[in-house]
Amino acid sequence: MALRLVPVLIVAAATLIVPAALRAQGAVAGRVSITERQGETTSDFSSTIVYLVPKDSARIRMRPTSATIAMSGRAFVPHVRVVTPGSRVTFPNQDPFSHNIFSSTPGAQFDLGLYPAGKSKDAPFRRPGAYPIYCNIHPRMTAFVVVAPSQWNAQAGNDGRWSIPDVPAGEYTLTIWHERAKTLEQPITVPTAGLADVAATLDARGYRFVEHKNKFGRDYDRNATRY
Ligand SMILES: [Cu+2]
Repeated sequence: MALRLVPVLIVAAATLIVPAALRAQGAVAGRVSITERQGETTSDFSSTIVYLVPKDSARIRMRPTSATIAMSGRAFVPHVRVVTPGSRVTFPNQDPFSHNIFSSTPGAQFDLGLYPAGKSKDAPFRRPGAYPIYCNIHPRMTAFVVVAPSQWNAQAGNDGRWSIPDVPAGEYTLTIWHERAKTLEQPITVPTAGLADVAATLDARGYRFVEHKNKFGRDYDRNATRY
């Protein structure tokens, strides 16, 4: 009889544990604001990336994803994408002329070469970081791929609001990235119900635009370039 009791007890314990674990996940949501230099206003909230890294790194379970950044109207659309390590980002050329996408940043160096309208190529992003992406033909084309070190990541909307679903309760570091601001990092405690209104302000007052080099590490030839 004692032997037959054991499996019954295990089933009872599992039944109790599973619903409790499911309940302990809520959304973490908030809104970012950006302090600008006098006379400037923020128009690019949707280029903000937010992610949560748990104190207990054993809880990080990242799967590679895929994302797309199109070349359209001599611009990268959208300007910023967030992925997890090991993901590939596809760059379809929707313009009626050629582009040459490259990244010179260690950790994600690639050169997709010149390719024409209607063609698409992709590139891998293996390590966490923020990687500027450029076109070797058009110096004003810039994009960023942010590789978040956790599955709990999100991109803000045009109004600066963001939401990360299914975040288990616990201790995290909240990171908020924007290309023009100093990256914000702060500890945050997530309760079982999640958090509805995390307010954070980035500081973009120190931002200075710096012209980047072409894929050969040299200045763009302004006379030869179509803007
Ligand atoms: Cu281009």
